[in-house]
Amino acid sequence: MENIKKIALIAAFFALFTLSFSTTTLLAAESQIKVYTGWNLIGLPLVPVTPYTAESLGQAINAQGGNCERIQYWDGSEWITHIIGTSFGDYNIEVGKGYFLLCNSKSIFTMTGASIASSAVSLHPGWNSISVPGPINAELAGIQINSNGGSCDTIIYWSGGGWEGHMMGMPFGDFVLTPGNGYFIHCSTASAWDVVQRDWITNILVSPDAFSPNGDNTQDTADISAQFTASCNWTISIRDSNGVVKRAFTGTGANISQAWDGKDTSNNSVSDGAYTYTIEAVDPATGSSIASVSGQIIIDNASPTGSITEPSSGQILSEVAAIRGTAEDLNFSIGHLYYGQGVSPTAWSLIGDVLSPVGPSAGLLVNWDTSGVSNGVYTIRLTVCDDAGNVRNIDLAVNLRNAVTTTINYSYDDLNRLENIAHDGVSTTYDYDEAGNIKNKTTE
Ligand SMILES: [Ca+2]
Ligand SMILES: [Ca+2]
Repeated sequence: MENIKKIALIAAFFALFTLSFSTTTLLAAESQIKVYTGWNLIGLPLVPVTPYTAESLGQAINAQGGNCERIQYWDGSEWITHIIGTSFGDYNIEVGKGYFLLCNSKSIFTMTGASIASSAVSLHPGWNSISVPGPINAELAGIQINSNGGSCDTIIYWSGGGWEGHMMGMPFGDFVLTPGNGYFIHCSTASAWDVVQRDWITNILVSPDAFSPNGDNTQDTADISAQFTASCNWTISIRDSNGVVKRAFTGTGANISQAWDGKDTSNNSVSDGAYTYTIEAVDPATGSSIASVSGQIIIDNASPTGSITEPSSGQILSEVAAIRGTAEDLNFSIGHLYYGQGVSPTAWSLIGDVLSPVGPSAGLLVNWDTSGVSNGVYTIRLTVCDDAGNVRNIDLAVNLRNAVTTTINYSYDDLNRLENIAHDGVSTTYDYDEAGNIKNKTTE
């Protein structure tokens, strides 16, 4: 909860904040918001078909595998918070504004809507929370604003652990504002900002952003796609962590849809690691360059690792059993614990999920409440998944032996006393005479 404290501390910093916003829209489109564990400062990259509220946006993100719990914005004097899943404190999510989203795990939210061709932002003295319809350099944004009567000096973004940003006119710290993210811009006078460029690049999408080019038909390529508002001559450069260009693609048009197979320019497979793609483009009609856009693509051919250290193979389990072990990967996505009947199950039931990596020391994976499962031999399976589509399964056979319930039912008539005992799945009926001797016994 350290981030909450940080946000509380900077709250006083935002002396005044109000914002008005209008947009014009283009075609129907799809865009993604990447959500990380902790606080995220986001903005809508598209105009949604149905406007979101804080609750409906939170539910939409969580319905796509997200695990987000609250969403809040700065209204000029305090943070307005909505707890996702509750019916109170809901508010409308506005295009062009930035929102803080608190999540317990990372996920990708794909939204559909209309892409934004231009937007008019009313900036006010103090800090303004904004999002942009297309990528634009912070310095260029400042120039656009300040050459039109504005007086803005700083644009900052939330890095996940603190604020980073650019001061206008400084030769360092410039960065690209991109759709899907939120930003704070500090101004000393009110002004209007027409966020419009002839050459927006929009709907930048890398899917998947981690892949495993090993020919197993699972996430073997990464598709880089984007759209321009005017036909451009474009280049995609893919660089390794040393900045060396490993692969480049070029083309002309209003759309990019380019697959990368994980090979370099000599058709050799590149090694596992993080690569940076940069999209640059020039509009041949004007000769002007768009703001370049960069992002990360992970290549990961290494399968996750995992182990079940407790229970041991064949161990007898009862009631709530702790399943301990490890579940690790450099690009860990999720782990699942299943159980199935026998030593070679044909069907699996989920025990629970492992949301964060466990290791290198063994730790608790899940607790398995076996009380609802009938006794016998079972196999538990740990499945560890990474972001690149690699999966590792670890199986272990165990015995369930829970105390069985015994129920006794009596019935009487004038001559007989019947007693039925159901014990460990076996039903036995005793028929007594008046003297208490067993006349008959039947077992089912
Ligand atoms: Ca693969
Ligand atoms: Ca991996």
